[in-house]
Amino acid sequence: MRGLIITTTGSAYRVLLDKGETIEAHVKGNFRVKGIRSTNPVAVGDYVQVETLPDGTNWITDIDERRNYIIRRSTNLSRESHILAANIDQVALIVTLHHPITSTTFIDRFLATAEAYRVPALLIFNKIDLLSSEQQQELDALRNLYESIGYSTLAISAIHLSEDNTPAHTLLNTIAQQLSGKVTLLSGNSGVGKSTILNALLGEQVTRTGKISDAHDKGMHTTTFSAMYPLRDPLSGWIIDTPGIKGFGAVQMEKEEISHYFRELFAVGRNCRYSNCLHTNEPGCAVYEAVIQNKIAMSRYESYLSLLGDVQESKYR
Ligand SMILES: Nc1nc2c(ncn2[C@@H]2O[C@H](COP(=O)(O)OP(=O)(O)O)[C@@H](O)[C@H]2O)c(=O)[nH]1
Ligand SMILES: [Mg+2]
Ligand SMILES: [Zn+2]
Repeated sequence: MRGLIITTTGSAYRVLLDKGETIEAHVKGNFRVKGIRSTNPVAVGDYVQVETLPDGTNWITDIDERRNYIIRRSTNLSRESHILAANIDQVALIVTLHHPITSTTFIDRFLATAEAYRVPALLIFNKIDLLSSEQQQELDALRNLYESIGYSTLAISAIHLSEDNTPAHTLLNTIAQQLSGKVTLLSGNSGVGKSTILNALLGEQVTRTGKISDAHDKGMHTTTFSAMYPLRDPLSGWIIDTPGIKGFGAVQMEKEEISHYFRELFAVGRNCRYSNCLHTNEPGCAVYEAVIQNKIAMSRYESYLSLLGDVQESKYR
């Protein structure tokens, strides 16, 4: 039988079979996927083969080749990794400018990682009801910045999403349009409103919001629980929730390739004098020149330098 992994809890998996039925299945201890050293052999989003033994238990015997997969390294130096999800079409990062503050460094690192995975990213600014007029201007500036680089952005207030016949309800449709027909990984810092958005989109309380869920998240470090939820008719597609995981960890990057994952830096960097330019203080650096001329945002350049610094530092440890 073939099916899709829709929930993982560490030892057991829920599998949606092609014929529509959902079953629980297990993986043998010695099951390995070639070429990947991971703590979990199978992840949400994987298509697998399942066999039922005479005693009625179901076992995952094979896994279809993945289109892509997103990993988290257990620690920076560890070679062991944890697969968060497989076969995803896009990642949606939930961002708040207030309560809590999501830093531009966090946003940019997330976007760079998405670029490295070649997975399209969508930015959803939430809790806009809490913004002062000054913060509202900051929001507009950030949306303009990321749209100009080529990312889609939305600004919402998730707590108002499920109210019928309000502008917010129309907005829910707009979000749904961005998600329909796709497998979307939902991401963002704790407290930004992921569970609230998920519940509004799915029209039911699938995950707990607020304090309880935060406490819950913290206890989940060892047995990570991930799930994918189907969007409702007439929409198709899925949303993947990985509670307790902020982003999707660092991809192994070489210092020379980091600027490739900052789209506007990459575009300008072709004009640098040296082809291996790191855009720090080399003579004839077109990126540095563009920053001085405000053609590249200082916040983006600083994020680039901070990521570059991390990669260089980890090389010398
Ligand atoms: N004011 C306001 N509060 C929100 C909004 N969205 C979520 N919250 C609140 O923020 C808190 C954290 O939300 P939650 O969905 O649990 O965040 P998660 O940790 O990302 O899953 C809860 O108390 C929500 O009610 C919003 O648009 N506006
Ligand atoms: Mg949550
Ligand atoms: Zn340069």
